[in-house]
Amino acid sequence: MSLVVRGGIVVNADRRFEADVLVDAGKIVAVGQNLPMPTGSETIDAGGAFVLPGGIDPHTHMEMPFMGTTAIEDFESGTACMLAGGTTMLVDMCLPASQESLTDALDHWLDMARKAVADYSFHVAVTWWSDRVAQQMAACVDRGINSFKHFMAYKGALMVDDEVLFQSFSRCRELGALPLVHAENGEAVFRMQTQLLAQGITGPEGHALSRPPEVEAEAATRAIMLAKLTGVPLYIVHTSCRQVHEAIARARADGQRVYGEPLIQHLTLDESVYRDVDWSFAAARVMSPPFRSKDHQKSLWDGLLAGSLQVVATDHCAFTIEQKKLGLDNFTRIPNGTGGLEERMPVLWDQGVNTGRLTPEEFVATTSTNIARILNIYPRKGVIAAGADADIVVWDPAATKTISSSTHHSKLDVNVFEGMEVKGYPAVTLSNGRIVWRNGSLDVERGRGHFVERPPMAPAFIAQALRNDQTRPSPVQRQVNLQQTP
Ligand code: DUC
Ligand code: ZN
Ligand code: ZN
Ligand code: ZN
Repeated sequence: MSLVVRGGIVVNADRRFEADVLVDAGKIVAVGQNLPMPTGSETIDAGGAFVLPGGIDPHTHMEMPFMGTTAIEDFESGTACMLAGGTTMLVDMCLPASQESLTDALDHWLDMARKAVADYSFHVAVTWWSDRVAQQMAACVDRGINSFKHFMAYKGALMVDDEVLFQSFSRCRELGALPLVHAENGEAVFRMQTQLLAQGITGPEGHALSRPPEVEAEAATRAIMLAKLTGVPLYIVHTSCRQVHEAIARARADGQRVYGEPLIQHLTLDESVYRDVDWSFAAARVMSPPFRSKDHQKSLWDGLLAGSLQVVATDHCAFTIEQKKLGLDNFTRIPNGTGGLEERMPVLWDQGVNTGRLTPEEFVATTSTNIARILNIYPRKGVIAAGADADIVVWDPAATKTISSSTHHSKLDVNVFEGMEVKGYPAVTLSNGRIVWRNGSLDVERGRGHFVERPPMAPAFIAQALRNDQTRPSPVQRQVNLQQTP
C-alpha cells in the first residue's frame, strides 16, 4: 500500500528541508515537494513536524542468558517498545554458549528473533579461539554478519585474553568485519571485587567502586593498540568515561578508524544512584560499565559534538527487581543491565537538542546515520531518501511526556529514567512502510521484522590498508620493509 507523509521537515544527517515522503511496498520511493499522489494512498499530515530516519539501536541483549538468569525483554516486546520511542531497528548480541559453534548460536538467535515486530541484526560474540572459530566467523559473514563482539571483562565466563583478541581481530580484517569490544579489564575488576567484599562492602555501591574508569581505559587502550597492530577498525561499545573518549580521539587523530558508543544512560544518569538508601533503586541501575560522574558525562557530550564519539546506544539488558535480588547480599551477583530502548531517542532529544548541545541533524547522525554507515547498511537504513527502507519517524518537538514504568512498553518493572519529563516525542512511527505507532498507541504484528543482512566491508578496509601501507606502514610491515632494505 502506498502512503505519503506530507508537510514535514525532513531531517537527514547532512541537512534539513521541507519535503513530502512517498512510500510504497515498504520503501521510500520519492522525497520532494508537490509529489504526485498515487490514487488510494493514505496521507499522514506531519503538520510542520520533523521527519527523521528511524533510529537504530546497535547494542541490545534480548533474552540473553547472563549471570545466572535470562534477560526478560524478548524480541517481540523489545522491538515493540523501541517503535514507541522512534527506533526501528536493533542489533542484538548473539552469544554462543560455552563451546557452541558461532553458526549454531546464530541459528538460535535467528529463531528467537522470528517474533520481532521490526527489523533486527546481530553481532556474534567470540569468547574463545580455535581454527574452527576462524571458519565459523567466515560462515557468519556469509550469512550477513559483519561484526564480532569481544568481552574483555567477566572473568571466568565471557572474558577473552589478548590471544583471542589478536587472532579474532586479524580474522576480522581478513573477512572485512568489524571487531567490537566491551572494554573493561576483567582481571582488575575481579581483584577489586574480592578486596571490597573482604572489607565487608556487599551493596550496590561496591559495583561502581570495583569498576573505576581506569579499568575501562586500560582495556580500551589495549584494544586500540591491538587494532592498530592487526590493521583493523575498532568499535568500543558503551564508552562511559573521559579517558576512553580521549583514547579514541587520539587514535582517530593518528589515522585509526576507532568508533565510540556512549549510552543514553551514561549521558544522563550519574554515579550517585549507587549510594541511594533503597537497595532496589540502586540495584536496578547496576550495569557495566557503571554510571560515572558529571565530568565524564560532559566529556561524552563533547565527543558527540566533536564527532570523536559517533553513536548513542542503550545496551538494553532487562532484569526485574526479582532477578536483581540474586545479588542481595553480594553486589558481584547482581545481574548487570538496564533498559532504555524506548527512551533513547526522546531523552537524547530532550537533553541534547532542547539544550542546544546537538542540532537535529547531529541527533539523526548519532541515533541512526552514523551506525548505518559503520555497519554497512547505509543507505538502506539511516536516511530519508528514495530507495531506503521506509523506517520513518514523524517527530513532534512540542510533545511532552513523563517517563514511567507504569506507561512504558518494556517488560521491565522499573525505568531508570522514571519521572523524567521530556519534550520531543514520536507522533508517528513507520516500520517498513507500515504505521506501527500513532496517537500514543502501538499497532504491531508479531513476526513482521526482517533480518537485515550486512555485507562485509572489505573494499573500504582494503583501501584503508593500502593507504596505510603507502604512508605509514604498520609496525609489522615496517620490520619487513627494514629487512628488505639493502
Ligand atoms: N553490561 C551490562 O550491563 N549488561 C550486559 C552486558 C554488559 O556488558
Ligand atoms: Zn544456542
Ligand atoms: Zn558490555
Ligand atoms: Zn552489552
